[in-house]
Amino acid sequence: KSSFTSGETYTFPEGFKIGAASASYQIEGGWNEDGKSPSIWDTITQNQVAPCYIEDCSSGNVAADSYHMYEKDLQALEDVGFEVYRFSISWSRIIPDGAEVNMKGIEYYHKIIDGLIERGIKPLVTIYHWDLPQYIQDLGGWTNPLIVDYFAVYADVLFEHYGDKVKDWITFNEPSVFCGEGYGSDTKAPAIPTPGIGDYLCAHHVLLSNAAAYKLYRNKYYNDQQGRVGICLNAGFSYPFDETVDPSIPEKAIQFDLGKFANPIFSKDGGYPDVMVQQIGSKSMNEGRRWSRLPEMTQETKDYIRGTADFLALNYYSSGLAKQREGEPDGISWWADTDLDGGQDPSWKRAKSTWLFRVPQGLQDLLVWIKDRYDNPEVMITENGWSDDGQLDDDDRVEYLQAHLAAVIRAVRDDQCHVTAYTVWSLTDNFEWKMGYTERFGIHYIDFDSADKERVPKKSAQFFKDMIPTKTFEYEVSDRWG
Ligand code: PNW
Repeated sequence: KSSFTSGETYTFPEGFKIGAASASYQIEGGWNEDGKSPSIWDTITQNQVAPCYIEDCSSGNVAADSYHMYEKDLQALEDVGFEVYRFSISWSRIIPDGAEVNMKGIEYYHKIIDGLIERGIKPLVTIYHWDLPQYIQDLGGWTNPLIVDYFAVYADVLFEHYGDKVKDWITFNEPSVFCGEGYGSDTKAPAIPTPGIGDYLCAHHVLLSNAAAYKLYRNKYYNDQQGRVGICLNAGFSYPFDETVDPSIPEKAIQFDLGKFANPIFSKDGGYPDVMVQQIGSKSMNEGRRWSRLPEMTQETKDYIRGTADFLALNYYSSGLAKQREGEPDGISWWADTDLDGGQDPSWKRAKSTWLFRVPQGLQDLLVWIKDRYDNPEVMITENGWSDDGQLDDDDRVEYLQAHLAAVIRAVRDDQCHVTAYTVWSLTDNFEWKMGYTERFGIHYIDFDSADKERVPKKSAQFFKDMIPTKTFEYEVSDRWG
């Protein structure tokens, strides 16, 4: 019986799967081994001069060294008793120069997948988690329409080699983050800020690439492999600042955020949300442009993209408040296009990450929103987590995770949302992008200065270990935010 807190008893529904998540660049290291070519994250981390691009001037050159120590990850997963492992594949290990397939790279992921299956752990594979091969970036990366063909070829190679073992695929991790921060600002690689233009081009080509990979799987592999292909989107819920705020305002905030990618794929009519098309269209005209900064979707394109996901993989960390913006924005950007102001409730507890506030009720409300707007699609929560300094007694993380798991159970039990899995971010401490190793999300601690990179379970790992056999835990909701 678990010793973690007391309160109401929460039980997961029959068949609900619990696991952990990671991403190639954040854990693997081995950045130039066995034929791998550089990705945009190798480029950006290895060309730093003080003051560095990364908070602690670090890189993922070694990281958790999972390229050599993947057995330790498998062992950690087994020790906790996880049922599913979400990890990503490094494109530049598989097709290092845009031509030949690199069999050394193919072999590496076979070892992980086989290790999981031997242990009865289901692989859930992310095809793209932000580490674009540099040679494709040199051609314009996600702003060049050619990337759709490159992505489809890469996905084809993965389906061909792993499809008899992997049945659940995720095409993209969080396009709104890598497009918004990689092209809308400079806080993610490739750090080419072309706000309000490049980020929308990126989004458009991601949607087309996702559709191309989805249809390829359906036409070429589905009959033999019988697997599923989904896309991973991140979002928060949006609440009004106060009772004077019109209800269309938080709705618009969610449409501009989750809706940008979800509406084209999961809605009945397809296409970008109307409110985006209208606002960005009229702003573009006022700026004296001949066309909208948001790429146009013809009816044919809408039909091509609509329905190209078998499930929605949802990453949820936090929520926000919204109100109508007062005054003029400075410059052109996605955020300026929303005409909103955002913020947080002062009662929300903040993690080490500046953007991460504890709002568990937002997860339940978001799941209900998704159910209502998109006809109750299958949802897997593929990331949810809390950052701190890396302490083993991570009580705040345990509390945060329990609160969010309880919100998921309420959404399924009370609101009939179709949620089937949850993978915590993250299995281990890892390279947290711009924050380097200064913010820790792991349920296992790693001393990155050590040679052996031992995975040391934190209290949060113990919580999962106690909970998974019964799929039951106790939790007391603290206030209206969950
Ligand atoms: C995710 N936000 O990114 C990524 O998928 C992970 O690779 C990353 O390590 C993790 O969350 C923690 O940062 C996000 O601002 C980045 O809401 C930013 C946000 C959400 C997710």
